[in-house]
Amino acid sequence: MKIPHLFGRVALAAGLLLGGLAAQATEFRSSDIHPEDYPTVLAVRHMGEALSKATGGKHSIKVYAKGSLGIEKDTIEQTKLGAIAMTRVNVAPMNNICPATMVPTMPFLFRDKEHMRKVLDGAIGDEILKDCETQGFVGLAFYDSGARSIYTAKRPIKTLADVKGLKVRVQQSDLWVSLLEAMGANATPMPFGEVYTALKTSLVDAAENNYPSYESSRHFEVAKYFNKTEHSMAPEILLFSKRVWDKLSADEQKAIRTAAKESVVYMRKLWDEREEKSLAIVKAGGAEIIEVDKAPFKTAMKPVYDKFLKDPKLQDMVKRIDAVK
Ligand code: BDP
Repeated sequence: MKIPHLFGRVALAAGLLLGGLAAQATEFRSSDIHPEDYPTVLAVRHMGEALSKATGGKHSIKVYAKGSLGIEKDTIEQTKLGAIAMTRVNVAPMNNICPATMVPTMPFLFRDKEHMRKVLDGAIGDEILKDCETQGFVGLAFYDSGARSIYTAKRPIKTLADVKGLKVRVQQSDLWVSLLEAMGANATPMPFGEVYTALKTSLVDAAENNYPSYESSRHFEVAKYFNKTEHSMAPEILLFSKRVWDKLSADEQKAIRTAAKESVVYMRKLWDEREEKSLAIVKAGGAEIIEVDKAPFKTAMKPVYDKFLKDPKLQDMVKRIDAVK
C-alpha cells in the first residue's frame, strides 16, 4: 500500500491504534456492595471516565452498586469466570483464595494510614496484587478502608475481657474468624448486607468496621458503642477478570491499569473526607466513641500470625512492611 503524504501516514497510524482498541468496544461491568455515594463506587466510576477518555470513548465501566450483582463472595466467583469484568471487594473474602492478601489483613500490622498507603503503593503492594493472578484475577489497585473497630449493641468494650463470649459478625474469611476468636469472641461469618438485621434481632452482639461503613449501613442505629479497637486496616482491592483481560490488547490493558492507579488518588481524597463526615453523622445519631487500651489486644494476636503466616515468604513480607518507614 502506498501512502502518499504525511497526513495519510498519521491518519493510518491513528486508525490502527484506535482500530486495535475499538475492535471490541466494551462497557465493563463492575460490582460493589456499597451505595452509589460511597467512595469505592465513586472511585471506580472515576476510573471508568478516565478509561473512556484514554480509549476515545470505546471502553467504559458500568458500576453496579448496592450489591445488585451479589455478595462479595459471589461477585469474586463471577469475576473469575469472566461473567463480570471487575469487582471491588475487601481483601477479606480473597484471603482464602489468594494467600498474600492475608498479609495486609493482619491485625495491628500497619502503624497508621500513611504507613499503609506507602506499603501498598510500593513493590510490596504490587507483589500482593500479582499473587491473585494465578487464581484468575488481575489485581489492579488497593483502596483505603480505614481502621476497623468493634461496635457493640448492648455494652461498651473497654478491655480485652469485655470481648469474651461476644457474638461478633465477621467477613467470610477463616483468618477473620480466628482473629476475633483470638480476642475471645464467638465469630460469626456472614455477608455484609445481613448485618443490620442480625444486630437488630440480637442474632449477633457486635460487628466490626470502619466509620464510613458503620455509617452508610446505618449499623450505628442498632449498635451504638463504637469501641476503637482499630484492629485491622484490611484494604479494599480492585480485581479484573483474568479471562476478560487476556482477550485485551497490551494497549487496552495499559489503559485500564493507568486508569485504576489514577482512581486511587481520587479515592483517597474522598475517603479522608468521608471518614470525617461519617464520624460526625454517627455521633449526631447517638453513637458513643469509646477509647480502648489496645496493648492487650495486640498481644492476643500472636496465634493469628502463627496460624496464617506459616509460609516464610509471607513472614518475610511482614518484616519488610515493618521496615517501611
Ligand atoms: C466494608 C468493605 C466491604 C466489606 C464490608 C464487610 O468496604 O467491602 O464487604 O466492610 O464488612 O468496609 O463485609
